[in-house]
Amino acid sequence: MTFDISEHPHRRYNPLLDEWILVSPHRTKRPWHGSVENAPRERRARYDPDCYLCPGNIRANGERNPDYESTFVFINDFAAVLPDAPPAPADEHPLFRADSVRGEARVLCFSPRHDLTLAEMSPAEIRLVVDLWAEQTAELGARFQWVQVFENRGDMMGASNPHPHGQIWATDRMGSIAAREDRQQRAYVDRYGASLLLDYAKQERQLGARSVLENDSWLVVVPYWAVWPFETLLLSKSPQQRLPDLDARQRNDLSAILKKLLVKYDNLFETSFPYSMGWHGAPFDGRGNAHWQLHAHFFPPLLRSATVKKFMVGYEMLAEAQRDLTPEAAARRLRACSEEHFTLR
Ligand code: H2U
Ligand code: ZN
Repeated sequence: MTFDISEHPHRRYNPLLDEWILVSPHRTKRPWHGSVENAPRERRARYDPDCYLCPGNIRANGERNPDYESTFVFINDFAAVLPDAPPAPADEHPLFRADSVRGEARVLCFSPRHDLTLAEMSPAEIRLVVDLWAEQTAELGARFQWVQVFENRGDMMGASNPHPHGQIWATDRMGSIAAREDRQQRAYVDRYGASLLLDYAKQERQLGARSVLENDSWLVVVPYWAVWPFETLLLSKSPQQRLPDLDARQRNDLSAILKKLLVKYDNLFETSFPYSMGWHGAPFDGRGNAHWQLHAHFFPPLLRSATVKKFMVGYEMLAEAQRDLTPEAAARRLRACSEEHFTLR
């Protein structure tokens, strides 16, 4: 028997996180009687008087949102991190360690329109969100080492409100996942004298099997080591460390490719596709960080339809992540999705 990566069980290595994932392609052949159900599409109003993110409404802390016309940022009223947390005492036992953390959490409204999602906004409107991400990253990066920009979209990902919005948590500590990516990118440069993610993008462009979208500045792939069924990695094709470094053309290209990716995602199961996404860029630690390459991860939970999600349970919780659908098959499915939003058809 000769090894066929599209047939035989195997493991794949994630070089960004230094971990493995189990792939079981033969299982996609098992009988499955579900159909692609379309989740009922809720029609939302452009303005919701009960929404704490809509312009002019009052938030939990009693403050009133301005009548904003494009984007709007405020400090999270229930922030997970605070600017003046006291330092933690020294550890008394190696099994009971604590560390202090200072930070700031903000909420970013992407649009005054309550009924839109990023996928339904125009590239020009998305460009304003890109600018906001960049500006906020620069501002918070002046005070905090790690600036985590992210979006939880949809109930399934725990978003508390359908109004298009994201968050930023900036901290004076790097999160464990960010720290691992930092270590791995540094180790790759030390060993191979080149950038891990630039090398990866070059390889994927040549191979093509996992590519979903590409323009002059950006590439979207289902990574070789993807864990979530339709996980994607958005890569800059040129060396870029952080969002604020992007010039006007790269930002326009980014808005264009985000629009296409999010429309494809929505079209896949004809639903407003849930996901968590976020940006990873070089930390603001005053060091060179030449090993860092800016990128975004999209982690969508859906597997087979608008309602059937992938569970990260038994084996995943106890041994390592596992998938059936190969990343190559997922990329093929996404490539085949239309770039016109299904609601406009
Ligand atoms: P999520 O939908 O991803 O949970 O983000 C919404 C955030 O908005 C959430 O972190 C904050 C919550 O703490 N929030 C406010 O800051 N003010 C409010 O009036 C309600 C919710
Ligand atoms: Zn709203």
